[in-house]
Amino acid sequence: MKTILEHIKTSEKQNLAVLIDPDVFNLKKASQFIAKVNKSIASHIFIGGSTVEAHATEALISAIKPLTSLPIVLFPGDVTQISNQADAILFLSLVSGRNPEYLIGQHVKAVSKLRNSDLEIIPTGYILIDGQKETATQKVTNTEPLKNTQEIVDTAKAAQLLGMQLVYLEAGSGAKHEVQEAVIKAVKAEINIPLIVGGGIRSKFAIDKAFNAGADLVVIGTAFEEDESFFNKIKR
Ligand code: 1GP
Repeated sequence: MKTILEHIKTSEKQNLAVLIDPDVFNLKKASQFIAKVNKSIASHIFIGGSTVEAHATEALISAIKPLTSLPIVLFPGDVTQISNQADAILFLSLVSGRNPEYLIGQHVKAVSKLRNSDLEIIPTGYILIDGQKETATQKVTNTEPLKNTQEIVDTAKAAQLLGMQLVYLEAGSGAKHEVQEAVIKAVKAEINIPLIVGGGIRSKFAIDKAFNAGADLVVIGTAFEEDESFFNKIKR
């Protein structure tokens, strides 16, 4: 069976992840929400948030796992959000920042949880990009987002040279502006590992723009949190 990473690398169609933040998701709505996810073009469910209460991640995955066959991928804000019930984890290193805790610190703390787990571990270079609004990631990690395209491109390339398997361009949850097409194109031209793009994407038009610019996987959270009818626009 293909791993989740191999699937992203080789899939003909573009991938779309629905991001669920355990801290804001209403578990009572789980079956209704997941039924909509299942009928949409979503290919993955990402789970994570900047700050999440203890046990909220486990409770969320327990509730949704029986309801879907889509892969559940952890997109953790910190080590407390690791759950063996998921299928994979984006092992994120915040390479746009210079805070050692998010470059290597959390990773060392994660090892005791990951050593005996069956999670597929996907090393991911996580690049925070200015989305014209201070984001939770920025505040929690005490890092600044990147603005300069060449710096973003060089950071993505450095992540690949370090052996990371994915690059994630992140404008931040609820960003005013999504990552610009020119930035996605420039990064795509430089790397040959899959590219994830997320933050502030709120329309089918913006999804298509990101795919056309070179995103292999687009992540959407807020648009579904604010308006579940958004699913109607991305029906299969
Ligand atoms: C945030 O990239 C994700 O980490 C999704 O962002 O909530 O703005 O869709 P939105």
